[in-house]
Amino acid sequence: MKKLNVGLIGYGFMGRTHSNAFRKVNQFFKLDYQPVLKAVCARNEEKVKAFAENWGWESYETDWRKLVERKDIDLIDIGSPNNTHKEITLAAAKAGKMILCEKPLSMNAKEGEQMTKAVEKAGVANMVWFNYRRVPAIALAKQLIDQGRLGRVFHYRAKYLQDWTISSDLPQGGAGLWRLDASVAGSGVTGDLLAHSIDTAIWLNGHIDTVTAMTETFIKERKHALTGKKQEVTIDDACAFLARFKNGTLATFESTRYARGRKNQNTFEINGEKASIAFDLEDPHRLSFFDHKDDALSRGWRSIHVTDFEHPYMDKWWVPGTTIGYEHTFINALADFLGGLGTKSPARPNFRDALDTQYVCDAVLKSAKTMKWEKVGVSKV
Ligand code: SOE
Repeated sequence: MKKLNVGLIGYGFMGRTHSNAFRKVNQFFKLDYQPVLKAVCARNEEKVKAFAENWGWESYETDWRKLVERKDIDLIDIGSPNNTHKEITLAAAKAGKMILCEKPLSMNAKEGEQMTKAVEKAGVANMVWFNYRRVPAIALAKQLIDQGRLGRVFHYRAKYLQDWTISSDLPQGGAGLWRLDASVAGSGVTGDLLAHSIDTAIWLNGHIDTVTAMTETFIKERKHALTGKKQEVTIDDACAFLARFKNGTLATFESTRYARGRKNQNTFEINGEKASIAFDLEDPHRLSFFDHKDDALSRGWRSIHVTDFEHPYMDKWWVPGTTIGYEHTFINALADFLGGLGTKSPARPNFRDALDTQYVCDAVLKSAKTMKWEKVGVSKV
């Protein structure tokens, strides 16, 4: 096995999911590459040292530029807040490092274009951690669609619901709460949650052409955790949009952090001429499937328990009937990335794919302002 020295930037929620994936991937997947947890980087020395010890990182840095310059690092993994993605990518690509980046790719499409250009010019392997593509049930949906089981697709319906920002006492900004600060996150639920739904939708059903959207910020002011002062909230707390896919499918997307009782519900339903498919992350190992060609008497929605060896990724885990969970989506994604290195089919979504999602997010946010249908951008880089 070839060693691949990894430098991780960021030790929050995503730093943990990625560290776990780097540690476990070779235990479950037969791969030519073995990640070595070389160094983790974050600004707070005490905390990054403790993180390194806990997860088995060999060393730590407190300045990401130093990490990027290190000769003993092959791959930079960006797990830090969204407003850092561009600068790190540009430096890492220039240094010839492979790059993994947490979603969303960037603060906006303009940044995403620069990043995509940089990694492609440098010719470095790259992938964005849209982990839900690696939920076995969602990967199974992709297989069924690619087999033509749905026929012409009429409708695509997606929801991504949470409830953790309902309290008006919750501050914005700082560790853990930077997702509420638009200057760090770029946007609210559009970039953070709908980006997942959009990535899945484009993967399953192709390019999105036009959108019309509405957004709302329910709590207008929050204390900023870093300044202690009340500041205007400029993220979108909720967003709903209509879309037309290039293939003619009509779609609805909805996301909010104000759906009391919904912690992380990510759903979609696709209605085709021959069959329909539905998925709900609250029941992650099941895929609902309705096939109109089944005999009329017994026809109905079936709930496929996606745990058999024949199902995507499941031959790598336990035995049929047993399940995997959230953390495994990151391990599966990393396995795909490592498995694709040096081959003609590197893992996706790469930066260019994630840029397509970014164009949809930008068009959605623009439409919410103009109150008009907006055309989704297409990359010219
Ligand atoms: C936000 O709460 C969040 O952690 C997102 O940032 C993740 O991408 C999503 O998978 C779970 O929710």
